[in-house]
Amino acid sequence: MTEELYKEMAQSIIDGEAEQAVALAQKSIELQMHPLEAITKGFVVGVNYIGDQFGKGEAFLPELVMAGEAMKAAIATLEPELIKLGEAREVLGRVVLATVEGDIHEIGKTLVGTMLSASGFEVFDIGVDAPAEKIIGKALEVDANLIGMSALLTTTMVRQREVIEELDKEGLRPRIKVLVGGAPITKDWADKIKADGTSEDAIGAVKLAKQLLGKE
Ligand code: B1M
Repeated sequence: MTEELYKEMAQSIIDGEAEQAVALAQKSIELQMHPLEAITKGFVVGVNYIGDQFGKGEAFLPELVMAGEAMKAAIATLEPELIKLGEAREVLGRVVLATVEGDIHEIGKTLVGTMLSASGFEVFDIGVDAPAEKIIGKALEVDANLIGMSALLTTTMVRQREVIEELDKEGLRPRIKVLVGGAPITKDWADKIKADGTSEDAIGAVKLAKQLLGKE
């Protein structure tokens, strides 16, 4: 039953059927499924499949766009459930979150933001395609303890380094910690650009954010 639902969820993303994805997300809520499991074992499987097909030249941009829209709709449906699960009691820290300049992938970044909020962080999500000055400007404006940057393209990962170099130049570290993530980001890359850490998923990002701010 659960396995069947996961498969239907993945298929709704592959087919780019946003309405179906939302209906399946709602069904998982009614069945009291864990929202993060629905995302990772269901919907993400579908978006990864389309991504692989696209990489091999067997799916095309419109399919990628529709899969992205369906994915966004499913996650938006589950977001209130993720927040409800949170154990937020005190504010653990202020995080400025963005996808770097030149990159418009937002799904993973938004999911990380939702999980951070649910865990007690105050999150300022400034969206996608964010240049270094915008990220740093926001961090200064809200007196952030942490900057989180997502990059999904091998061509935009370098923007993470630019932000870190700028922060260093302005003497803003270690006051502001930096967490980087996104599908192409490895531990080696994070070390190379002198980030404070990276994680493969949203749960790991929360754990690391707590560690970096001494909240664990
Ligand atoms: Co794009 N895309 N895309 N895309 N897309 C990828 C990334 C790609 C790998 C597909 C492929 O070819 N196999 C490929 C990149 C190749 C490369 O760089 N080597 C690619 C490409 C090429 C492109 C375009 C260039 C295509 C074109 O126009 N010809 C174009 C670029 C646009 C741009 O940004 N300038 C493009 C466009 C798009 C859409 C707009 C159509 C759409 C995004 C829609 C949206 O976000 N609103 C899209 C999608 C959907 C994808 C794939 C299929 C899925 C991404 C996704 O949402 N995953 C992707 C293939 C893939 O990654 N398998 C692909 C689900 C999400 C939950 O996972 O974002 O990885 P993810 O986030 C995870 C972790 O990475 C981590 O936690 C999250 C939750 O577990 N994480 C963090 C993420 N951020 C973190 C931050 C942290 C910590 C952890 O700390 C701060």
